[in-house]
Amino acid sequence: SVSAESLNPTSSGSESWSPPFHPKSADQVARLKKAVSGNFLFSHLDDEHLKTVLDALVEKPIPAKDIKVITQGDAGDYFYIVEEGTFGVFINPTGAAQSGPDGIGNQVGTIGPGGSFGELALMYNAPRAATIVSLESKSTLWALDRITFRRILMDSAFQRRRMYEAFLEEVPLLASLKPYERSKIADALDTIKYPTGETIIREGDPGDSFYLLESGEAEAFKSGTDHAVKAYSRGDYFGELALLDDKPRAASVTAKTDVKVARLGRDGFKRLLGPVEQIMRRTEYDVDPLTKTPAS
Ligand code: 1OR
Repeated sequence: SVSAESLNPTSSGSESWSPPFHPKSADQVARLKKAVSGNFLFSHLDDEHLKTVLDALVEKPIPAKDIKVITQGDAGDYFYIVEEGTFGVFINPTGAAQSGPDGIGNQVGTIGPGGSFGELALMYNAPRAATIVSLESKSTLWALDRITFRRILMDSAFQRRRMYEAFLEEVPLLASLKPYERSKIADALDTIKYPTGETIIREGDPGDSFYLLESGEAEAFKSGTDHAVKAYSRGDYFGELALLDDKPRAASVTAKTDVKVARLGRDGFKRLLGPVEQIMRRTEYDVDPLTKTPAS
């Protein structure tokens, strides 16, 4: 049974807790480090927290396909990281009890190596939102218990998710995404501040980041013109062209006031913004042939 302590694992006065320690072979450590290296939830942990989490993780081999790792509606116990194999995400829209061949509902996504799942029920003390099923004959997961998850990951990585979720809801580019897809973007963002006048992007540079403007105003300039070719305010984005087409920066973007931007690296951009690629491609830079300025 679940004790009162474990229902409120982040409350103070529970100093008796010490994180689980599961010894690992050198091979396991190497595989685990590789599995978490591409996962944004781990990239913001300091060394001590990362070590605590790595020590607490338990290897969980999944020896066949069609194994249900998580069942929609169940209580949450573990958070999982995928080392090897792919997993299907199934949602039964009625949320009905999971029985019978059609019980698991429709497949809404796939999670592969480096990905993770099972955080929602642990974060919100909610029933499992989806059923997760192995799709390959052999897979490897790493499992983190809910207490360590809540104590370490939730207080660091997931604070970021909660912080950005509200902002991302206001970004027109992302309006067509499902809330959960925006949450995954939130995990991957970093905030950077630029004082008035500072250059955020320099024309001609190689591009490795995409930006969403959180506050303040910015402007785009192109060499050979003396006026701004575009103005940005809260919720606007820039820096996508170089990443979409692997080209140098097509313009410079500077801070017109003090600004705060949310930065998404190339990896996250490719992985998470695929569904809105067509929107980015069609709305921007239809250059007016007479004035050579972007039609808006
Ligand atoms: P959980 O603890 O609720 C099921 O257990 C897990 O499936 C859940 O945490 C997520 O980690 C993962 N909607 C909800 N949960 C999802 C989704 C998802 N995808 C993966 N999980 N959607 C798919 C978005 C592409 C939204 C469908 C409407």
